[in-house]
Parts: sequence; C-alpha cells; structure tokens
Amino acid sequence: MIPGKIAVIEGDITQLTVDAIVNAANTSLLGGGGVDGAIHRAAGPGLLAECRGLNGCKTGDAKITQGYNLPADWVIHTVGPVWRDGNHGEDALLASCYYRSLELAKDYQIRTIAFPAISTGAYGFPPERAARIAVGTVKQVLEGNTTIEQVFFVCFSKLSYNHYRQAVQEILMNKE
Ligand code: AR6
Repeated sequence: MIPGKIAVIEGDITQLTVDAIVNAANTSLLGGGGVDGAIHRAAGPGLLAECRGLNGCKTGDAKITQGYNLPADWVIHTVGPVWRDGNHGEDALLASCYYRSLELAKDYQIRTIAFPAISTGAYGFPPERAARIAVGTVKQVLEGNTTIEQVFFVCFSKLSYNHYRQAVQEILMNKE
C-alpha cells in the first residue's frame, strides 16, 4: 500500500536518521543558503570536499555523496528549477528532481529517504503546486520497481506541512 510508505512530517531534515536525505542544491553543488546551507553545516567539511569533485549538477538531475557527520548515510543533491512563470518547463523539471533522486536511491539500495520541499524557498516555486508534483511523482515511482520502503516529506513550517497533507489527501486518497 503506497499511502503507508509516505509520511509527511514537520521538522529539520538534517536531524533525520534515514538512509538518505535529499538536498535542494544549486548547479554548482558547492553550498548555499536554506536547506543546502543547513545540510552542509551539519555534515561538516567532508561533504563540500566530495561535492567539489562532482563537477556540478544540471537542473532536474541529481548526484549522490556520503552523509559525513549527518545521521543519514547518504545525501542526494538535486537542483530544482527557478520559478519564472510556469511556462518554462518548471513542473517537468521539478518532477525530474524527484525521479532522478529516487533512481539514484534504487541504485544505492536505499530504503528510507527524506525530501525537503525542493524549489519552494529561494527558487520561488508555488508551494502547493510543488507539493502536488512531489507527491504525484513519488507515488508513480513507488508503484514501480523500487527499493524504497519509506519516503518522508519534511516540512519546515506548518503551512508547508498543510500543503503536503492536502496533496496526499487529493492524490493518494482521491479526496478533494
Ligand atoms: N529542513 C527541512 N526543510 C528546510 C530546512 C531544513 N533544515 N531549511 C529550509 N528548508 P530552499 P530552493 C525548506 O531555499 O528553493 C540554496 O541557497 C525551506 O523552508 O532551501 O530549492 C541553494 O544553494 C523550503 O520550504 O531551496 C540554492 O541556491 C525548502 O526547504 C537555492 O537555495 C526549500 O527552500 C535552492 O532553492
């Protein structure tokens, strides 16, 4: 049952003991603000050193590193789209972040993974729309061949939490 594999929680993603946490990075993969800054601070300098060797990452793609001082074993760095007006491929690029992250998770036999609300901070993606894309894309992947047993959507505010709860209701429970 897919609904049991998806959990929405409010909290700080850097604190989670899961196989992998996902970072909302930028194309340089060399750190920044928001959740990216928090992950680099909590992981320590080893993370940045490994990221330097990755040669960046394209928007919509993902790359994996170790978790260093984080409780998580792995960090999957993905680059969300910067929101412009919704007519520049933003939805598909955001969906691709979730797909590519979950593909990497499968390659590394990751069973538990936590996502932040990619692109909804500095990158300005409308958060309710982003939550529906996140939940819909993860649902599709979980319906296929995957190693994933549990996906956490980690929300940094009550408002974000409510957006995800609503998206889960609509998409997984088929309720308006
Ligand atoms: N745990 C969970 N979620 C968090 C945390 C945390 N510790 N901190 C922030 N968030 P953002 P973006 C939420 O701006 O929009 C960076 O500088 C936050 O409230 O981190 O994809 C990168 O280097 C929001 O809901 O990522 C890029 O340059 C969500 O995480 C750029 O920002 C995403 O906000 C990426 O922008």
